[in-house]
Amino acid sequence: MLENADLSVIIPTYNEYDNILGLVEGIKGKLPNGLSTEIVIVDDNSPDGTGRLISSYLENQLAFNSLAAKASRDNGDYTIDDPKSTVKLVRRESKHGLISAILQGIKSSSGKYILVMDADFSHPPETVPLLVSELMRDPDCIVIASRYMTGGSIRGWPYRRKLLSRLAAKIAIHGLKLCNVRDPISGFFAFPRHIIENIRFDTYGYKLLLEILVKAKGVRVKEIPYTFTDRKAGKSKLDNRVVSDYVNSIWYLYRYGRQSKKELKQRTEKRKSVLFLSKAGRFYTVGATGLLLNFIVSTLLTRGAISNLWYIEASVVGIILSITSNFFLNKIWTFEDRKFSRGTLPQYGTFVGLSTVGAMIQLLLLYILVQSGFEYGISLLAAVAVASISNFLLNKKWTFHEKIWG
Ligand SMILES: Nc1nc2c(ncn2[C@@H]2O[C@H](COP(=O)(O)OP(=O)(O)OP(=O)(O)O)[C@@H](O)[C@H]2O)c(=O)[nH]1
Ligand SMILES: [Mg+2]
Repeated sequence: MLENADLSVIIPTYNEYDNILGLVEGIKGKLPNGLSTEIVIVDDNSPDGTGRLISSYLENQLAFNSLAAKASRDNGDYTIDDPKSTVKLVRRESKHGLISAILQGIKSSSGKYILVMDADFSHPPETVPLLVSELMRDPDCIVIASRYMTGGSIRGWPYRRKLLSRLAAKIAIHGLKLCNVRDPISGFFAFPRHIIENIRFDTYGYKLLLEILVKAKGVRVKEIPYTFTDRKAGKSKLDNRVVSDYVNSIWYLYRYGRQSKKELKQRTEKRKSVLFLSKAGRFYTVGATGLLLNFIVSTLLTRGAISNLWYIEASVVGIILSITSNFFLNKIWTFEDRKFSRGTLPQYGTFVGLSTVGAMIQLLLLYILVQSGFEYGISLLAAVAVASISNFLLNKKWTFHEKIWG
């Protein structure tokens, strides 16, 4: 057994006595050079003795390898070729279904890349190297062997079964919005292990690929054509439950998709409110530093510390300086707009204009409230609150060109 293989080929078997060894040898002959590969067979205690057959095959292999090693030692040559491909058998007590067998195989394997295929020669070993080399070209995507693209086909199925399978693929494509995939119900595909690391698998009925496509969001998909051939040996494990299992899986995945869209929307909304509040907080902090600057400059200019200006002149200088520093701090820190160009001057003009509008709103509201009989302190507080909020919103929208919410 390889400690860490590059590629793990997962093959579930149930009553595949007549197929499995031919398939293993077929795959071994086609595996790409330069990749260490393990073939992991998951057998559910097949009554036809598939598991026992593989066990004795593995024992023979072991005996053959040690004989070869002994022969090479006897020849004085102690270097034995490091086996670049191994076969492993995972035995389970009883039949637990196809998907759980594949998942068990993946769990028991070590490959960085995983390839899943059936044991009944419906998935030709000749297509394995094509899938692998496509995956090596883009190691972050899922590569699907597809029956439903130009060059792909199905051999040996009656017309009715072809039609049903085509219909099932169409339902998945449209129902689960898998518009970039032509054969989402293929059982023959390869992918890097990391894309399923955070997936919790729930469909134990039908196709594993469907669940990966729905849950591994945004994963890139590539398809290569192949000819699916109906099994020649052994019996199909399909039964009447397959249709209801399929409908259940599609319904579950459809609901899953809608649920995660809703969660995403909620998360985005939450993020927007956090963003809005943090920007408002920064805007008011900047406003407070402006007030402080205004106060310090006006005081220094009137008390003779720097000059002895008339208090109105000193206050005008204080206002200009504080508005300017407010503008730059808001630009750089609050709204993170760090572009400085010829457009910055008109932007500054808009900021001054809107801050003046804010001041007007404050004066007007103060006047209305006081005239309506409210106490001056309360009126001032209300007017300042309304003016500063409108100041923030107006500048957010018109000076820094952001959406009001977010
Ligand atoms: N370990 C295990 N393997 C299974 C089980 N059911 C099916 N398989 C294997 O999964 C693969 C696909 O099963 P098939 O019976 O070929 O199903 P199918 O390809 O959808 O249909 P047919 O080709 O018409 O038989 C084969 O390699 C089976 O041996 C199971 O419950 N446990
Ligand atoms: Mg089959």
